[in-house]
Amino acid sequence: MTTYTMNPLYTIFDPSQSGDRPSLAIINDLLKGGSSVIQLRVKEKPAKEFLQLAVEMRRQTSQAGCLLIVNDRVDIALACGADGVHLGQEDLPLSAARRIMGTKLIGISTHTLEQAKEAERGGADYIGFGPIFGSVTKETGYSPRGLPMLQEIRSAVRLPMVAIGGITEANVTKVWQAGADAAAMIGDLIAAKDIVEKVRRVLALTQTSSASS
Ligand code: TZP
Ligand code: MG
Repeated sequence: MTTYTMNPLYTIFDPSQSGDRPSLAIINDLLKGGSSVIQLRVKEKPAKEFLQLAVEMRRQTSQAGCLLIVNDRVDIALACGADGVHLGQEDLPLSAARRIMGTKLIGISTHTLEQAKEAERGGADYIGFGPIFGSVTKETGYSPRGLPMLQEIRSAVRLPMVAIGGITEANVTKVWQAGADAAAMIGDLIAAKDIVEKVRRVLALTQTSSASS
């Protein structure tokens, strides 16, 4: 397990959301805006293409000093030299992933208090928790968990916590104030006309947020 100090913005890049814009140009913009952790989330590509994108992203993120986390796939995370993997409740179990990943980062998606506690007991490096608000990017099968539940998880679990689901520039401050170490964003970042400026604005909110809390 690695001690992981989390950046307040956990950027997720999903190429199925990027429209006509080339993936590497978007990654470049995310990095230029100041993203220091990016998760690659690929649901609809063969492993070969997933790996190719992961390798290219590894090159870009390494140059920028940004962490790279691969969603779902331990094999692709290791093959591209990522810093870690992010696993859902239906993916490879944490204990098995730990045997394969060694000291690299493992994040676990959780949707209930019990799942969050279990991830902590099992030695995850961080948890994702959500969906906090309604998300159009993913049909999670869970109703929005809301900010009070986020606060409840915060008081029960010490692991770094990434809130996810429907988080936007307009509501992200509330998520940090409810105790999330980081806010994961997909749709609101990728929909921005100017992604560089969008990331910069969201990161600038962390200053306001800590000043007022
Ligand atoms: N897990 C829970 S909600 C979600 C995932 C992967 C999607 C988050 O995307 P968005 O666009 O930030 O709501
Ligand atoms: Mg998954």
